[in-house]
Amino acid sequence: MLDKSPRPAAVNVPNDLAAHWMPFTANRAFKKAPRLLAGAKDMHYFTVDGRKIIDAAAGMWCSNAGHGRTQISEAIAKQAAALDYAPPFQFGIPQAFELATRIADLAPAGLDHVFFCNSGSEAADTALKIALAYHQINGQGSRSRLIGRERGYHGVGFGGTSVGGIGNNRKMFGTLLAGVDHLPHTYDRDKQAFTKGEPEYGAHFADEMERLVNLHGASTIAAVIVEPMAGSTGVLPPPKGYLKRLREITQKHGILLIFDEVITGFGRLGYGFAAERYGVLPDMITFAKGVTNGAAPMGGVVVRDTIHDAFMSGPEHVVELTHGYTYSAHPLACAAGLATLDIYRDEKLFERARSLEPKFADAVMTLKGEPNVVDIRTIGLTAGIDLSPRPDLPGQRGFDGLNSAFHDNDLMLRVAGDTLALTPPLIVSEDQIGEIVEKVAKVIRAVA
Ligand code: PXG
Repeated sequence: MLDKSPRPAAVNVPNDLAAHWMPFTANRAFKKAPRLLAGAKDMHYFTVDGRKIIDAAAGMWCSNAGHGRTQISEAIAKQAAALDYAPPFQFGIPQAFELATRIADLAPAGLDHVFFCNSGSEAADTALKIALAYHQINGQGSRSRLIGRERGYHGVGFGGTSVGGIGNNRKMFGTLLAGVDHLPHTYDRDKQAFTKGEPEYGAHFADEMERLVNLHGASTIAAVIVEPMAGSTGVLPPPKGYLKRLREITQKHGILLIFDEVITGFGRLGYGFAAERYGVLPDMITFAKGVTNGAAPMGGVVVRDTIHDAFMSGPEHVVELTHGYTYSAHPLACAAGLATLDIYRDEKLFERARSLEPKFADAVMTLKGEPNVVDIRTIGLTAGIDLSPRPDLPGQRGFDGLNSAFHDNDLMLRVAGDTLALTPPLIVSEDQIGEIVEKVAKVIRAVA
């Protein structure tokens, strides 16, 4: 059938790609066979040579409402014309207060205050700093230790890198923050392979927190940060009961619990935040990505009232928290955020993700039996498909999969080592889920 959907105008491609040192990218391989994008609409990207690529990655876990949403781009344009920039320290814009209220309303009751920044990395570092500062003003300054988890990802700041648990992301950068320890990850393929949703096995991994308390002493530990579902490492849903147990242990010992919901926030697991899905009340939630549908950089931390309120003492002319960014609550990001939350609400996209979850899981599980597929995990509208690595070349099969998807199968997916990650916009139709899975099967066969 002739595809009459709109295409972007031709885009000039510079003939020299050398100057741009690309982030988290195999630069030399990219520049030999570039994957260049020119436009996007709804479920698709358009390449600079006019191909239409189905987006099974929501860009990079960002565009939950799909691409090219005019409601969002118009809100940004209007805001840029009315007020391009305002200083966020000692001044404010109404939209920042409105957006904070809207985000707090989506978060569990009791998490009612929002601190804005510009990315997930800044959100993680902000939450860790708030945790340290909170204990200090609370007279418990000895609580300075931060606990992350193996295979965790909390961005690329020094704090986030330190509590992060992906070895490759740490090993180039020296000793990082002192006083950091890690919980074990929750994945055991022998006991969990090919599970839809939360695996039955593994709640006991949370008990390792008791071991860390015994080792270091509770009075030295400030906070634990975990992703409710570990995304970047290749999609690891939490075992049933794990997060509840982690909450019980941290609470017992006066240790703050931070959920990094940069990926799981804004509908990815069928709820505003995963904290709601799991019925667990953390002390802080970090967010980014989906808050603006990816259309403007924004991140933030939703903070428990008791923590926020502890700072609100002393002389009123004094800054209560010496932290913030030039672009905290940037007007364009606030406008994008408000328009985005309207779309999520009006199109009931979180509910949509929840109702599609079983169909998505069934569809992706049909890939079991394709060559080299050693595990498939699904949760919300997200899946991780582990391919066995090529002998002595870890990550190469996955990298070849990324290229086969983009160049030969008109598909965008994410790759973590030899794991293919699917995380489509929440507007994906059942037909498009089928189309994505068919294309992934072709990719898997192409890299066999
Ligand atoms: N926390 C979590 C849980 C994340 O997933 C960050 C923090 C950092 O966010 P910023 O905005 O600073 O990048 C992230 C980012 C992937 C992938 O392919 C995932 C992320 C970033 C890039 C790639 O899975 N997550």
